[in-house]
Amino acid sequence: MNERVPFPVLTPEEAAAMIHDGDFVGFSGFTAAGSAKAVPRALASRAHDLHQGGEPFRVRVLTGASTSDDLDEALARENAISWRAPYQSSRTLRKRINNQETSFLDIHLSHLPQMLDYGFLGTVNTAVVEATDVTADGRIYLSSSVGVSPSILAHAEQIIVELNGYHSQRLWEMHDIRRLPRPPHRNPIPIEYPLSRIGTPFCSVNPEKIVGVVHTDEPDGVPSFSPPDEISTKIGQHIVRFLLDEMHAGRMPKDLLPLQAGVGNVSNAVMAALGADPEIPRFEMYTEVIQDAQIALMRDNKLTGASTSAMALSDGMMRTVYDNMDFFGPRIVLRPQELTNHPGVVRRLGVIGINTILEMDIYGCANSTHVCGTQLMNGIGGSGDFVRNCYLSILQAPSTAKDGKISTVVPMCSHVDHNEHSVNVLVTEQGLADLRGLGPVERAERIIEKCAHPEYRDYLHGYVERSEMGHIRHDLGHCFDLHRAYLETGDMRAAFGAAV
Ligand code: 0RQ
Repeated sequence: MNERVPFPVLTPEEAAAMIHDGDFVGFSGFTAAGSAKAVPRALASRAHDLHQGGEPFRVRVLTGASTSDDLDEALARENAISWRAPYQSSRTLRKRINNQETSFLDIHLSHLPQMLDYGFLGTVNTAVVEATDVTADGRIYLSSSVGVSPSILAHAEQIIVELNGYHSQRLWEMHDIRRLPRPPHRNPIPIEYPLSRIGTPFCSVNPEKIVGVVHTDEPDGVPSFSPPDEISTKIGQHIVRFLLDEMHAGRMPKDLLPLQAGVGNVSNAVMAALGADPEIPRFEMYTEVIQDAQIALMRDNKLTGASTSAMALSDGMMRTVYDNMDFFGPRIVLRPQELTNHPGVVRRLGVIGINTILEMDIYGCANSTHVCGTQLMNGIGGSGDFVRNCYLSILQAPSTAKDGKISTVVPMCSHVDHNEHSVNVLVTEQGLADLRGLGPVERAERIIEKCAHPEYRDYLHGYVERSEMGHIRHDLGHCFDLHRAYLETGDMRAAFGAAV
């Protein structure tokens, strides 16, 4: 890092004072990885003081995806976010969004840079990005994620850089930054393999826009994962068996196809199950986030390389990567989200996407975002970019939630993010339903038998039998009875007179 940076050095409070009520602020961050830290914390404290004095202070916040507690959680606690896009996972912000205190735009992550470029989201007043270095001629070397930062930097009126000394100075070796031109001047994107590199290791900005640098020295604060539980392990095992069968049937190359995996405990467990099976060959990933499990697989030479937008790693795992950059540097490519999630590239590479959902319906539609159709959980994130464009789209969930009070297999999804035209395979700990080639009623039979919890199967079969005849059988008077029972009694089983 430059000891004497060629820009004014600011305290976090001085930087926060450059942001005004009503401003549109783009922060770096794609999960907690590479999230801006000190400036949003100082901004939350400023909002607190201003609110105490009876003055308004709320900003519009854009990031690549979710962030850390220093950003969404801290600002939401002070009710300092008026508008937010494109994804979040903060408890407090979620409440504010569901109370209509904060407006939330839930969009596919790959679409975000283009929306910003065309001005649909307004003018970005300030960019606050975490970096490992910044040069006098305006090269900004990002830290542990890329996300939408290159686009935010290109559009912002002023730029504040958080120079975080915690990260490895060699992170640039992983970065591959390129922004896409506007259509119709988009040539094919020359990513032919997950590890193809097509850009530069830095973002270029007009240095006159850099108003200051804030020094920090702190890890991303990604929590470590609990060991996989029984349910996640079973889901992982079903997926491993299925992938092996596909390979043996010649529907997949002997070295698999590049994998994409969502975030969370279930996803981490699935990756661990892939690693544990000796029959699964060495493979690559074309994904948007890598977690601890992927680093462990890389260390064991099972995962040979990964293209991603973020390294969301616990502190210990991040240390492993930084201490072994000769090994990990050439195996990981960090790119903007419009490339990691690009539909054309995902389709070209034949990615196998594995994502987690809240509920699935008996015909293969899936809900990733809204509990009972109204309460936002996190957002669609990048799942839709992959589900629609993958060679093979696998969606997973435990068969029940909240101790069996919720069935994740329902007659009709209360909100649809992924529809039956895109979804290929559904998995729960009960089993795996391969839906390829099946018509709606066959699909219903398979999903109920393979995925639903036994307690709910009779009810679901009965629903199909009682429903209106048609290409898809539904009973519009009763398709949400399970959801209604949950809202009214706290237990879906009340719909068929059990438990409660
Ligand atoms: O609630 O936390 O109160 O216990 O939902 O569920 O099973 O712990 O699973 O953490 O993997 O999250 C879909 C939300 C799953 C996530 C979702 C309750 C359950 C629990 C969490 P508690 P689990 P996960 C990559 C791709 C969309 C974005 C995406 C997600 C909580 O995976 O946001 O895929 N996906 N992005 O009890 C009511 C149901 C429920 C339910 C589960 N049917 N009804 N509550 N829960 N099913 C990432 C990026 O794009 C950056």
